[in-house]
Amino acid sequence: MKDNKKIILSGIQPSGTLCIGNYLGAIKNWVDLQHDYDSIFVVVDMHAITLRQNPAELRKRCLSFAAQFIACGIDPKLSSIFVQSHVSAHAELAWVLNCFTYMGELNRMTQFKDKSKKNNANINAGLFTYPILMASDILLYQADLVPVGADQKQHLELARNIAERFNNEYSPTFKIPEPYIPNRGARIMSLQSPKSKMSKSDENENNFIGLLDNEKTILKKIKRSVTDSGSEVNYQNGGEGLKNLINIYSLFSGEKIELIEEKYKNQGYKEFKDGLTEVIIESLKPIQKKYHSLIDEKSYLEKILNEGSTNAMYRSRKTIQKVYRKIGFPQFKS
Ligand code: ATP
Ligand code: LTN
Repeated sequence: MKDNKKIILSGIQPSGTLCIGNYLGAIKNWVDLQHDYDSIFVVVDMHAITLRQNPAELRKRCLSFAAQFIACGIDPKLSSIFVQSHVSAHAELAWVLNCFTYMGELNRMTQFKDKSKKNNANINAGLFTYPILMASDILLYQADLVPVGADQKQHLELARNIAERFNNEYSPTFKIPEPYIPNRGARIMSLQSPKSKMSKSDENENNFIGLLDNEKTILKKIKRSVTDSGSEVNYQNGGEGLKNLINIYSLFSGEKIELIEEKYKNQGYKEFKDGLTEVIIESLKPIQKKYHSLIDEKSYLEKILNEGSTNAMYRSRKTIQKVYRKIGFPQFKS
């Protein structure tokens, strides 16, 4: 623990294309919280292989996601960033916690149900036990707070239950983590199917806005986004599509919803969408600029990730040793 600060930990799978859902639901809050917490952010590549990944692309995406974290405002001087597979303790703790989790608990996980519906041809055991690996990510570092979007609430609840079970059976070993789910932005919806959440691995790219999308693409995607049959920019009377767009506008611009309604009072959806496009483009511009200046600095990025994993290895070892001792694995002095 740095200067007795509380610990936050969060992770993102290097699958698909980082999108504004990930930014508004998670990364934006990491950026704010890193000043007050000892912060750890993980590119969780071991999670990503629960679905088949192209090896060359996965390797590239791990570096690109780390660069995007930094471009969004994660400061490597304040926060640790690393790649999950570089720290073997994640897999080690996951095995132990596998033996402390019931099939019935995993059977209730809605993300497993959703993902197995979408990937009928590859419903592997990793997809099923994945929440245990996530619990290990969190419990290894004794995290106090886990900033995530609303879709991760159930996984976090499981992590808390596993930790409590282990603590009760032995003695206090793991900190019981709290979720940090923002009041607004926790569930950004898909642009064309606003009943589902926006997802960075959506096959239909028109459903999400990538953090690195160019102006033309953002313009096109917002133009095609679903609103209502009405024409009034009113949050209360709007359907899911319009509500979602107004929310995105408000979160990026920092303007209150009433102010946005007032601004577009006598105008239609076209003017509102033009304004929204502008707000998104302007908000993503500095992130994209920083990203493009970073992504070719491979040795700089690797240095940050190496420092991150060295720190993580040291910290995670302490928890693993404690766990191994408590469950009865022999430990010899070398
Ligand atoms: P994939 O589609 O590849 O499964 P994803 O978009 O759901 O991915 P994750 O890597 O699973 O992204 O999640 C990274 C973080 O972003 C998590 O904290 C998650 O809760 C958050 N998040 C993902 N989608 C949204 C969304 N639509 N709105 C708000 N937060 C989100
Ligand atoms: N399961 C999460 C990603 C994730 C995570 C974590 C989030 C893996 N490990 C630890 C917070 C803490 C997801 O699919 N969004």
